[in-house]
Amino acid sequence: MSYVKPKFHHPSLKKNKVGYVKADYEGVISTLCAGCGHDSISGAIVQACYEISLEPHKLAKLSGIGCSSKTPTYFLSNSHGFNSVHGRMPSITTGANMANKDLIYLGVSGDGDTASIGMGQFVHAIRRNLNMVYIVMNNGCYGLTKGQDSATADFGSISKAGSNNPYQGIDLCGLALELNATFVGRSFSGDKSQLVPMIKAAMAHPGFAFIDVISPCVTFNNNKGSTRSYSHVRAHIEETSIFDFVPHQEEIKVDYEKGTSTTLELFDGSSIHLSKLAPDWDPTDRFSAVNRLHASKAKGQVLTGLYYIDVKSEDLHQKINSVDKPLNKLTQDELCPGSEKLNAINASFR
Ligand SMILES: Cc1ncc(C[n+]2csc(CCOP(=O)(O)OP(=O)(O)O)c2C)c(N)n1
Ligand code: SF4
Ligand SMILES: [Mg+2]
Repeated sequence: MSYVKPKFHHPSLKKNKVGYVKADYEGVISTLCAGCGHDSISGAIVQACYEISLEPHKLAKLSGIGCSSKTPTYFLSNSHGFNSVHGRMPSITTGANMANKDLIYLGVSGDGDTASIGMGQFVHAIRRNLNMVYIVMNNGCYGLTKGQDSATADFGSISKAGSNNPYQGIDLCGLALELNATFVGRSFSGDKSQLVPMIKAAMAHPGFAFIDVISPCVTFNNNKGSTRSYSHVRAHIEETSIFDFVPHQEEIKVDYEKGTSTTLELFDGSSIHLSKLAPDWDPTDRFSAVNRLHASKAKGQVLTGLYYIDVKSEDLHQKINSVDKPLNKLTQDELCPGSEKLNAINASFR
């Protein structure tokens, strides 16, 4: 059941460049448990879209099945949406993106949805460098089906029922790096100052932008001994950088001290400013990111921040050299150029 929010806005609320207030990017009232990390991530998505002055009809939100996959109902009510089948969000997004490359694609998934039933789809979307933002709301459990351990649950993490997880957890960022994903970051649902600019940067990235967000499940995985609880993550968090994203239309106002900062220019002229906290880490060097991730893990830390970005990323449409015009806008004449042209093409093969 969905509860609709009142539409009234105070006239003095600040509008963005396209004339919308923040509430225009919200969805219906959430039915998730109070305190669920997923709701904070929805809030960060709303904030990011408001700040980049996104026109809501230019975005499509897609999801699989799970508490996490329910969240697109709770943000961006005025955007396109498709709630698909468990683990199948990447293939639905691939089809939509192939038909209309003019939209921003925002895929939302859970750790169960991605790391188990949807694993095959996840790795191939990375391999193809599909132009999309892929967010995993990672709580280390199957929240919707009553909290069973998921494949991302850390080894030894204790479930609410008291059992120790005997299996090694799958690190989705480590896997994405291994598969040459062109944008990989990790954040925490409780850290909006890092998550909002990361989502904005991911939306500007022309390729597969993966963000793994540690998102505690307050009902089934927030107990003592769980490595996904709010208290555990807060006590063990380690940041690669302080993060800021500047769209290319805006004047750059941030000036970091020399030697501690990096500015990455993106294809469209926007830039990412990173004030480095981790000395041996370079976000454009995949090996350095992998090493940092392993070093943090060995210390029992949760490394957050932008791990890696390929600023020369070529997305799937560029790889397959598709036509400039979105396929869903091609006319009958363009799709069927007539027998004369066809004969000429056939003759060219003889
Ligand atoms: C084909 C199929 N298999 C199993 C299920 C049952 N099921 C629903 S949600 C879910 C897991 C959800 O976990 P996750 O993706 O981590 O989302 P969360 O609820 O934790 O946010 C499962 C196994 C299903 N809906 N469809
Ligand atoms: S069961 Fe867990 S994941 Fe699902 S809404 Fe409740 S707190 Fe969130
Ligand atoms: Mg989950």
